[in-house]
Amino acid sequence: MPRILMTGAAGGIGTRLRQLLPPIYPDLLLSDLKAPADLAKNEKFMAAELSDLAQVEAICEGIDGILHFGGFAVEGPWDTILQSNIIGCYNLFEAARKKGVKRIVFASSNHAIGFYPRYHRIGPDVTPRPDSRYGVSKVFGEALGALYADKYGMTVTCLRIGNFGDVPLDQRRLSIWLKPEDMVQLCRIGLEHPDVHFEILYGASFNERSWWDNSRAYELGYRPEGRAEDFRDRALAEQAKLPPDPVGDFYQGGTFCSAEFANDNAKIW
Ligand code: 15L
Repeated sequence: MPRILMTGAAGGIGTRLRQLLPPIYPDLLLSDLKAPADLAKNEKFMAAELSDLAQVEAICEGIDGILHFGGFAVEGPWDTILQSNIIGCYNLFEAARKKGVKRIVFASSNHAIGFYPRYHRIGPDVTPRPDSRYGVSKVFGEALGALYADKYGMTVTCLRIGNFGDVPLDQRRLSIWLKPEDMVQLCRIGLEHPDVHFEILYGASFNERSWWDNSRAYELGYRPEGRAEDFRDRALAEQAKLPPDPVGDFYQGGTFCSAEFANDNAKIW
């Protein structure tokens, strides 16, 4: 039975996956800065500060595979991103290497490629076009993943997650929605599939308006059950309540693109 570590266990994705993963991975170690308030007696938890290598090494002891969801999950000041997502991510890969962990699934984000326009369909192999310091940190994590796979023989899967949740929240999310159960499928590919060496897969359900070519995920057996169009009316009604955002509505990254935007040319493509 593989021993799996999940960082970011108190965050949005971690909290939901705490419900879905135990039947698949009964030997699951949870980690975050602080224990989730509702931690159950049968859940194993170890606190760790990602920017402290010794603490990260301690949580990697005896682990076979890691789901790395820890770090700062939105745009933030440089020092926050630096500590949590740059130094923290480096520490995670380095601690995993030192402790002989075989597989890592890294929570990358659509914000690694947020400055692609919505009309531009992209695969996993395009030049990154991050839309934020947060997006840059995800590109860094993907690069680290490639290095640790190629140089140290680790099996690394980077999931460029769209928007994780039970329903697509607005028009943009109709293109990038990821149902939690589909996220579990992608995690399992990263933790178990024999043909993975280094992969970048899109963390998206079956969304007819998708901007992404996720055929590699399908080749690896991904069969998403979520279909964003089933929630179309609700999502469009929510969209109608939002103010127009000429920059954000043009690019895949949405408000991450329009925040702090100071370019004369709103449509750089
Ligand atoms: C992300 O990467 C964030 O973690 C999440 O909070 C959402 O903002 C999501 O992207 C999104 O683009 O909707």
